[in-house]
Amino acid sequence: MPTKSAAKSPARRTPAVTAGMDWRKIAYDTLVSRMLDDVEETTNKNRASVPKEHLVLYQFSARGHDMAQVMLGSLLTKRRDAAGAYYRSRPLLLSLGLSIEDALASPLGRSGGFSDGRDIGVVCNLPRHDGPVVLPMSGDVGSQYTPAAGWAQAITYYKNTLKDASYDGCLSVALGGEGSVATNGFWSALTMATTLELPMLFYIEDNGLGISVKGEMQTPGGDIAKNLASFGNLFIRDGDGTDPDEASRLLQEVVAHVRAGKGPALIRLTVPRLCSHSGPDNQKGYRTDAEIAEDAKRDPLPRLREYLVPAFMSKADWAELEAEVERDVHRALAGARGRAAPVAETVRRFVYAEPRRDGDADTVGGLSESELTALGGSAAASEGGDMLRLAEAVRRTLRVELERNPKLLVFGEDVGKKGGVHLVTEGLQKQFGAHRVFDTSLSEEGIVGRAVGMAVAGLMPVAEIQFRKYADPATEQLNNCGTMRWRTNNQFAAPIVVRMPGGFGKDVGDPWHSLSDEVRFAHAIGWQLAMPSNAADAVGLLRSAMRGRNPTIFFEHRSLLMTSDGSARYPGDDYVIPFGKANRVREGDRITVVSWGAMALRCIEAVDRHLPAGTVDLYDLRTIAPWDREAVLASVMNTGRCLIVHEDTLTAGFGAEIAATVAREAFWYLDAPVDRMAVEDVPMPYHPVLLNAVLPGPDQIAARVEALLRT
Ligand SMILES: Cc1ncc(C[n+]2csc(CCOP(=O)(O)OP(=O)(O)O)c2C)c(N)n1
Repeated sequence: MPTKSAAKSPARRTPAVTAGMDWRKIAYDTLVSRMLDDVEETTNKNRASVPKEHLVLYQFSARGHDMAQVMLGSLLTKRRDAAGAYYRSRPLLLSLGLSIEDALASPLGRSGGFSDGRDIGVVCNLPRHDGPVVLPMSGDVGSQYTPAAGWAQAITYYKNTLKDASYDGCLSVALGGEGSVATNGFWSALTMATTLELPMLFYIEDNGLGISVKGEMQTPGGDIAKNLASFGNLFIRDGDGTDPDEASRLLQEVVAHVRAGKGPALIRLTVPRLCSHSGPDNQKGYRTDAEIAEDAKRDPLPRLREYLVPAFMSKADWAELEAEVERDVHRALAGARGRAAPVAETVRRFVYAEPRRDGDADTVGGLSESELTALGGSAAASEGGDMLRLAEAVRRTLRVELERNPKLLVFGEDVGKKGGVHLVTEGLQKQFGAHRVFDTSLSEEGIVGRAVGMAVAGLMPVAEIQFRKYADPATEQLNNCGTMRWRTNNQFAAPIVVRMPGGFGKDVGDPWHSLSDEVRFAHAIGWQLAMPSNAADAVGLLRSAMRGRNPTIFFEHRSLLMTSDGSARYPGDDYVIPFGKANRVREGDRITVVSWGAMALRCIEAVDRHLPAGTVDLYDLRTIAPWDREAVLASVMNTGRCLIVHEDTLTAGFGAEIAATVAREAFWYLDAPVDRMAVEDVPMPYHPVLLNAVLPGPDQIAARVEALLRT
């Protein structure tokens, strides 16, 4: 019986090859991968004499990693298997059915392929509705792990809760180099996989170098398998990734372990990097010729040949296979080089979901068209609903959606038994069970990355970040989630909802719990951003997001959650508000005031208490991404004056974007400079005296309006 400790299997030499492996395919895919590297490297080396359009600008070889990777790929046979991979993972994709032409066309930046020329060609993906999926890769080392863990958790959800038998025995594998084991993403995913006993495999291909840095810098002693020996629930294997016999047996062992539902596994295979880190790297200064020569002796390809010939195939068979590979690669190369360049006009498509046109991809990720249609939604608020505070409104909306949509999951730190530190999810776990409403480990990267993997697997994850500031550790996952649809030319999307409370508290602030800083999300491409000022808008916007196709940040203002300031009548179980439609909360014709979140309420107070009726045309934007340019510009063209009031700090706050737009588009209509009121450029302070010194109040807003009217 295997133990959970790192086991070094003795290199077993048997006359026959390991049973249960498709050795012909392994040999073919390894040879193809090797030849692709040859073609690209040779072309780039001879750059003076080849046409510019044949060069690969970002070239990464996988030589040395290739054989073990294609073995792994050959074991990913189930239709709901998935892989989170990285830039050296092309051999894996080849073994999963990536066409050689696509493999070559993408690095050349040609149309089609992984991204239609939008992303580096080794940042790959394999979109499939009915076969192993390779999740969209990212350039950030370590970012592949938590989405892969999210897919693994989705497997358990589909299997155990939705009783979908197609997920039985499936697994999610994350591939990474030994450098990646030092990243937050690795540890976050490892925590998730082991605490939740997920069907996940960590595949560490250890070449001893992270660009130039030795593995000893990434984990003490340079052996992650050894160091994790005491980790609970983790089945570990450690071996030589250049030995076909040993590598195939160990891979079969770890895959079988995970498929049998025995929990996660980690395999570390040592491999040589028989190339520079990437095209531009010449290895000078960090690798001696002797070291390079030593590594060359560990090339797995001759070992594979030696292993298979004659035990599995004859010398002539091998030669025939090489000839076949050469033919196939050359044909594919001609096809790839012959492909058109991407079309400039298409570059703006797919930042957000779009109405489908002929030829568009059938996106992997998010709810299906029919599921979204069935959920529907109504723009009309029902009459006579109960008065609700914002927290209750969010809770009720989550409850309705959990009832209506079995694929919706709610999770975050403390959201389960406790009901969240703001009690927004109170009672939901009791009602829906811990498989649908659950606590997570304390890793925001894990919360968001997991949501991404789940969304790609077709679920609707609604993640809570405890406070706005604590989204900081998830920045990489948030950014990559937002750009996923664009990066993959609409082949993948991860529509998730991330709820986060922020902003000043009722009578208190501080730099950690009171951050607003919404402008960062306005700048994050591909995200929708909702900043509701009241309970009814919260219901409509949150439901829109949960029944939508785009990732959404949903901001819950701390000062409104539990107070009556943002209370409103419940607008109904189907109420939706479209994004990008501002609410004109007061009508006037002398000045336009634009605000959102809690500041919108302060503006209403300023108008109602201090200013004559009919003076201020007041807009609560409701959503910042997208924002209602049309309504604001139309109003300013009528009033000739504009004041923007927000809680985020002044410099480069979102008010600057609005001011620039108004100055450009409504310049000839303006009777006064466009003005902004915001928190000064200091962190949010704790004591109310300090807080009120930086936070615009209704009196100051009214005074600024009056001053502008006098201008
Ligand atoms: C978050 C992040 N930091 C730094 C880099 C730059 N970088 C690219 S590859 C790499 C080394 C990775 O080494 P390893 O994980 O061992 O993989 P290998 O390239 O050896 O296969 C670094 C530092 C990056 N892409 N992402």
